[in-house]
Amino acid sequence: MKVTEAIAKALANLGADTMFGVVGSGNFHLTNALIAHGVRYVAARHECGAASMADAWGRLAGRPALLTLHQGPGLTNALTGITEAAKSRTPMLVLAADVSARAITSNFRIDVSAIASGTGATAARLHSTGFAVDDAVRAYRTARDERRTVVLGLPLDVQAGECTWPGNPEARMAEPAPPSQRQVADLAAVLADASRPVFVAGRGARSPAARTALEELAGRCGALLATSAAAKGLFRGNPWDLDVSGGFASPLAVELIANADVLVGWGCSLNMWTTRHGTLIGRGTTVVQVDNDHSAIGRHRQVHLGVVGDVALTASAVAGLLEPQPGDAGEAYAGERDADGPRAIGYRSAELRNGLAARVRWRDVPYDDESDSNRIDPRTLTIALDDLLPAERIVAIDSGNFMGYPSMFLSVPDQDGFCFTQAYQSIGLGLASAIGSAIARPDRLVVAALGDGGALMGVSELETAARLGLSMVIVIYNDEAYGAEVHHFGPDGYPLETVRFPPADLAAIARGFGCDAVTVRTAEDLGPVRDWLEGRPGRPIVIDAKVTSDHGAWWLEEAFRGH
Ligand SMILES: Cc1ncc(C[n+]2csc(CCOP(=O)(O)OP(=O)(O)O)c2C)c(N)n1
Ligand SMILES: [Mg+2]
Repeated sequence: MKVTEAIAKALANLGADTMFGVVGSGNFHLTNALIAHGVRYVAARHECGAASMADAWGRLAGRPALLTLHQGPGLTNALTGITEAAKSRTPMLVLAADVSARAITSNFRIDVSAIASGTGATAARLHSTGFAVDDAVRAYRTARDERRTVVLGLPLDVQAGECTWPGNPEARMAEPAPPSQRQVADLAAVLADASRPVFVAGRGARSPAARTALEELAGRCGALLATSAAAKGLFRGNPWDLDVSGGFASPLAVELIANADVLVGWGCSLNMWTTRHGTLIGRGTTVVQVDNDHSAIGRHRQVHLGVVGDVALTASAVAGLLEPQPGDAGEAYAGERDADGPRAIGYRSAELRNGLAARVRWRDVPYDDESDSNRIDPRTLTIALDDLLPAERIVAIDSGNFMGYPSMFLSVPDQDGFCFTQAYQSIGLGLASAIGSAIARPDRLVVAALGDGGALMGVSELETAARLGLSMVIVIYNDEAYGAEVHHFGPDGYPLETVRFPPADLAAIARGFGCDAVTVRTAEDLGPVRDWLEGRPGRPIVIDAKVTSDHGAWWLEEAFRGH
């Protein structure tokens, strides 16, 4: 059989069912063979868009999407999206056509392996017709079981060859790794002694099983619950949820996290964003990190105790060594009383529970509304959208000064409600991330939150969103500038002509792509969005929001410290 046919059959048998891409001569036959094997193909308009769609899809599905690319420029166009996926450990298999070994003078010749490795992706290759299926299966397994972005180079001569079908590939996934008994006991001892424990769950804890296990354990030791931005939403609905730890944390969450005596990162790198450059970790705080990847422990900061193991398995094992508490979830306080009131467990008290309910959300923190009749304060806009949009949503965020507003003021229903493609801090990926999210979760309303700069950089995928008939909301925080740069350099008096732009009618541009659109200067202008939400007409709506931008978002300063 043809090598393309054999590879397609093997990948489909392993469970691949969705691919994104742009088709040229180098990936035409393989893409068609995959379609013939039932794999859904989504055509993007730019390879970087295709890569970000595949990245978002993989984050939500928890298994690899395929990204199918033409040789040479097909791969180089996709590189920013591939780099984001690689840095985020998104499971993804890039099918990258490449020139034949003998085509040494081809225009399309580039060093695929070196480029792939240079981005942090794993480089793989079809080596020969006889072993092509083995090469492809190994690449898929690496992507799926090790959560890696794998770039599989597909030389044209090998693709065009013939092979014999080697038999069905093994579809079974790698088992999650259990922790050692000794490390479990050490962590249980730390938590048993803790009086103000805080859990910070990250990307490696983004599953219902991990949530259940962490909530059970947190109840036994009285821990408060926070997440990194990548896992935002994991503990939604839990009365002890502090939401995101780091630059997006509300003042109350900051205070509580900084006062922890024990802080445990669960599948969380505890990087400079999550810890605000370490300032959220108190001097005397005992820091523990639990991760299934040995190399992640202590990578960003020193820890007192490292536990190697799957988050859900480790949390359950540790919980087994601690006594259950009456009212683990904070519900039974009324029944348990000390002399001076309901009994506290660890960090949890009735008073704190009330404080969290009243003040932990950003939208409950008072602010001065800077809107005028011509421009809307981004906080006011985002709170109005939070009220308007259905709770069952996925918020996908681009990069820029604006990005804190949707991240902090839009609530999300669970760990699958926030698609944060920010590991590479690129602008222009947000719209495509939103499209990939919408394809992964057609049951949810997807909200893309973009700046005007990022929106115009990725604008070609508006055609994709309209062509696919996606009912999604695309809100553009339009300050007619690269606001992040304006607010970074403006205060020091530098010239800003390079980072400011004349007004653009983004609503008209969106209509040209076949989207609905509305220009918003005040909260009242959102009326058409309400009507659109009732009808969900099978096309996107773009909100061109003319926002105030007299000064930078307060968290931006923090972000620039990371440069
Ligand atoms: C691909 C890429 N190019 C340039 C940058 C540098 N950069 C960071 S934020 C930003 C401005 C983004 O403008 P916009 O999308 O309008 O958002 P705003 O900052 O105005 O809210 C730029 C150019 C980047 N992060 N990524
Ligand atoms: Mg802008």
